[in-house]
Amino acid sequence: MNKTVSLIGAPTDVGASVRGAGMGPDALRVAGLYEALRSHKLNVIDHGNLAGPPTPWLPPKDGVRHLEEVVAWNKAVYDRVTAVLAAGQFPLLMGGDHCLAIGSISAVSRHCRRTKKKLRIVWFDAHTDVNNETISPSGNVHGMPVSVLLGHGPKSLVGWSGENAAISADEIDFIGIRSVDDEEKQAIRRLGLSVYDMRHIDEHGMRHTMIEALQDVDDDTHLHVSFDLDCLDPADAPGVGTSVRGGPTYREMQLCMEMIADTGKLASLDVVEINPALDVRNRTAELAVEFIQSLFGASTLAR
Ligand code: HAR
Ligand code: MN
Ligand code: MN
Ligand code: MN
Repeated sequence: MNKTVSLIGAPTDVGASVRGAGMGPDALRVAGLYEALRSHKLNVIDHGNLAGPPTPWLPPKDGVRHLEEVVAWNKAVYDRVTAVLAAGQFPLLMGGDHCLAIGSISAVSRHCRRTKKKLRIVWFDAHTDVNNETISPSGNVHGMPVSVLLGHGPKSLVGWSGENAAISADEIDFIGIRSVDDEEKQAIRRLGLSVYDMRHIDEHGMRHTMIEALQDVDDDTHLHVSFDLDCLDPADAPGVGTSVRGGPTYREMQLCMEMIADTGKLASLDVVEINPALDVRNRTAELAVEFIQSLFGASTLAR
């Protein structure tokens, strides 16, 4: 039986620093995500968009912006991802900003515990997103999801997986990092996170980096990819809210996707931070669709 991919739209910029990521799901639809996956002989269900509150655009309170609205959106994501996994389908979250990984990965973590799978996460990003309400310079929750998932964050966002920490530090690897706040650097060291920054990729190459990141993926692994499009070089992906120059090239990113596809263990995916208001003719969403196809096994010589 063919795999069924469930597309889940979460049209919000509730955790972001600038407006626009809420248009991400439709940008991916316009770029042909549904048709592209169908052409790879996958069953695809587009569940449409989840509903949630508008972004109030207020300053932080107790170190966090829009906490109540962030909780509401993530609750909707958590519930839908949980249902899709329970139905034996592949959840593909179309963000929306990266705060939504809290709901998505909390659901994946609970599912892994229930099904006795080993969870591995690859986090593609220019940023490590390991701030929390006490150290974040901005209060924007899209800079905090990893910290929340590790059990350090606002009470109303922590513990959704059934454990205080949805993930442990050794279950996540970061690829493409080049922007880390001062106190995030301390947190990374304290927690012992595996951060493959751009210098590592420059020195060792993307192939070696991905071999390291995927080395303990085995038959019992549920592999989750959290793909923040600002990981890419902004020359290729201009449609993101917080771009940082000096990212991986198109080919380097394709290699990542192909190596992940080769594991055969990819079981859930977040595609986040596409900001159509800042994009050039939907280029960033089109790029995302190309990468997603590669994640599902499209490659130059694949039949
Ligand atoms: N580190 C900064 C902050 O926490 C910027 C974070 C930007 N995050 C994203 N997601 N776009 O990776 O405010
Ligand atoms: Mn991010
Ligand atoms: Mn980012
Ligand atoms: Mn190395």
